Amino acid sequence: MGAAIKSTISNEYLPNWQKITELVHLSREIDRVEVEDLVPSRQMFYQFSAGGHDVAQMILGGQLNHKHDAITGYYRSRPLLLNFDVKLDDVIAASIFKNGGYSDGRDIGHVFNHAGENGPSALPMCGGVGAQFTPAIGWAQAIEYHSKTLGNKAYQGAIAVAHGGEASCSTNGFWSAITIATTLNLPIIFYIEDNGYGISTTSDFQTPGQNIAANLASFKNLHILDGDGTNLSETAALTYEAVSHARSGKGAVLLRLTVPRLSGHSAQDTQAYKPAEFIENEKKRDPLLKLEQFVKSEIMSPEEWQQSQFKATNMVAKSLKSAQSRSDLNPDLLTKFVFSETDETGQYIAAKKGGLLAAGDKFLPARTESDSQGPRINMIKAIRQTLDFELKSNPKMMLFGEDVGAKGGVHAVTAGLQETHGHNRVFNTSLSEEGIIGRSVGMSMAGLLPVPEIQFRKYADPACEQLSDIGTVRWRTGNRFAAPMVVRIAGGFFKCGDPWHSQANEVQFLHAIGWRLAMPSNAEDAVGLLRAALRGDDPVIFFEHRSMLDHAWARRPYPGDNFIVPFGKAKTITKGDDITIVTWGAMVERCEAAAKVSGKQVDLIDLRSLSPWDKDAVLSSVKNTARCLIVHEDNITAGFGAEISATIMSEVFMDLDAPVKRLSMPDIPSPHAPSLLDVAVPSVQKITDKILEITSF
Ligand SMILES: Cc1ncc(C[n+]2csc(CCOP(=O)(O)OP(=O)(O)O)c2C)c(N)n1
Repeated sequence: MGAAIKSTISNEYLPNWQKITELVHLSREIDRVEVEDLVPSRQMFYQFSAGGHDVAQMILGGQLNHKHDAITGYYRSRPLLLNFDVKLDDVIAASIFKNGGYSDGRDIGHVFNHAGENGPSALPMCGGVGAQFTPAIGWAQAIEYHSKTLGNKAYQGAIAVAHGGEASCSTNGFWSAITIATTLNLPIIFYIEDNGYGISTTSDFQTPGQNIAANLASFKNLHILDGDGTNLSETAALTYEAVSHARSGKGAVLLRLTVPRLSGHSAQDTQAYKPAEFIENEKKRDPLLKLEQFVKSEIMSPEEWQQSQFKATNMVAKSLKSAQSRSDLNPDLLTKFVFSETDETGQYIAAKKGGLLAAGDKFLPARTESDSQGPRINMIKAIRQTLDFELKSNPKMMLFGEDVGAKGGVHAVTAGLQETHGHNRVFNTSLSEEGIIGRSVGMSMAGLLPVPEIQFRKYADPACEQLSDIGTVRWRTGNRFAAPMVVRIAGGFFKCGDPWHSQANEVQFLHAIGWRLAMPSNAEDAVGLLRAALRGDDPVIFFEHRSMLDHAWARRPYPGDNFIVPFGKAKTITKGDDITIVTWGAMVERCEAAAKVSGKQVDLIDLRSLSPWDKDAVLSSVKNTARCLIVHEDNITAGFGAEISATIMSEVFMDLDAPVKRLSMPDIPSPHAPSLLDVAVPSVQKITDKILEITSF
């Protein structure tokens, strides 16, 4: 067992040096086998050794012992993972294209995940440097929510750890996370291992003076710890202090440890850019040498040390054999788990972490029939009423974004909800879309239902990396993790346009993997689609069109508290045999007006949701009318109309009597002046002209 180390901070903590030794031996042996055998024989492609970082990681790993602790790591975090209850066979299988592992061959072996059932979890890693920080914030905020708002004592004392190298401290995600952690006093450790290089780039490019801890010394609410990650007693003491600080509710910690990188950035990297002297010095700093010296003098005999090495060699050899004998990957499963899936009884196949089932809430049965009796309300009120009811029904739901609190959002949609549901459930955030969306990842994986708001469509851009990673998480972890959430985004033109507040660009999310997208044209559909999103098990973009929020045409009676519009079901607004018009969002009202003006019998289809979109409704209508016009607000090139048109061509080409036409904005940003906007956005006149052109073809 452990021996007391000299600590300037506390004598309470006794690291289990024997276990640390065994795990470091194991980690080094996996590295050795990978570098000497698996990479050269092309059984694996990507290898990132953590040699030099590993001893410090084992010291930290030994202290992550709370059931609800979680780490977000990066490709050099595998030693930390070895502290959790993962199977060694899985660790090895993950890299060599065999079934099992953490992703069934879908992701790089070092890009791991681990859904700890009774111990810590490793949230799914991302290949993007810096993407690990804001999801860890979400986990930390979820710990607070579970323990303080929901009163679940099991979360008390849990922490999140975000692990990165010094170069990752230059990223947007890092700064966003630091702001949130320190303004909210969250239980999180920023655990930074500084090896002085980001691939070949020296750390003087990352922060002046090359020490992020020194530069953050005056940051309020951030406890800074800085030391030598090869000095065992110092590392153990600093790590203990970091963990104790975060666990005791005192707020966020940044722990920076300097370590050598004893190999290239990856197995292919020759390190030709490092001076030979520097490499020699790194070898001398190898913390394993120091560990050997220390444990042999105080804890293990030389024979026991050797036995630990043999044990690691045998374990890795055995696991490698077992991993190699696993079945090969099944290409038939390649497209499984892009979205949530249901079993034969209609129940969701639960992800191990994240999702509706984890939330475990029971809802009244949904109705697809509106029981609308009341007055016509605008879309703002309809969305607000739906959010209000769902917040009441689901204690795990949280609503947040810039200005959504006391002001009720810049579009007034969330007005009054903070008063009703409290500051823990409806709250303002810092101005960081990366932070708004990134934290939603950790919250969702912790079993909550985040409903973040993005103020204007264009301002989702800073969150692009998180959005794209969220969509792929279920697939890349083979359904081990999912991150369902409902991202409310206001966008599209209003009375005037402009390049910043008036973009639609919904197609970007349709090209992204794993997102559902709804774009309602009216208040009734907004209620039904939003409720379907909030009770579904996938990430959803819910597009609130600015010009429809208070449009008279879009006002409808509230259709009831359990009214749902299933995704992928279009609505036929008018029936006709002359031409099919396919449209959505703000264009529906204009198309309806144009249909009337044209005097033609128009089969007008409002798609309502674009992922999935109702192909059957479109194809069967076109089969009947033989003519089709697609109208959208988004730009023409690679707009969603191109997808619909291509589908019609390939599925029902022989039924057509005229070419399929698209009408949209030209390829320009939205213009500000109303006179220019009128020309840019498809008008009733332009739509009418197109109807007549196509019907007279
Ligand atoms: C967003 C992003 N940009 C670039 C890369 C390519 N890249 C991978 S690792 C790396 C250097 C990271 O260095 P650091 O964070 O210090 O960690 P270390 O590898 O030194 O442990 C770069 C540039 C990436 N993966 N993600």
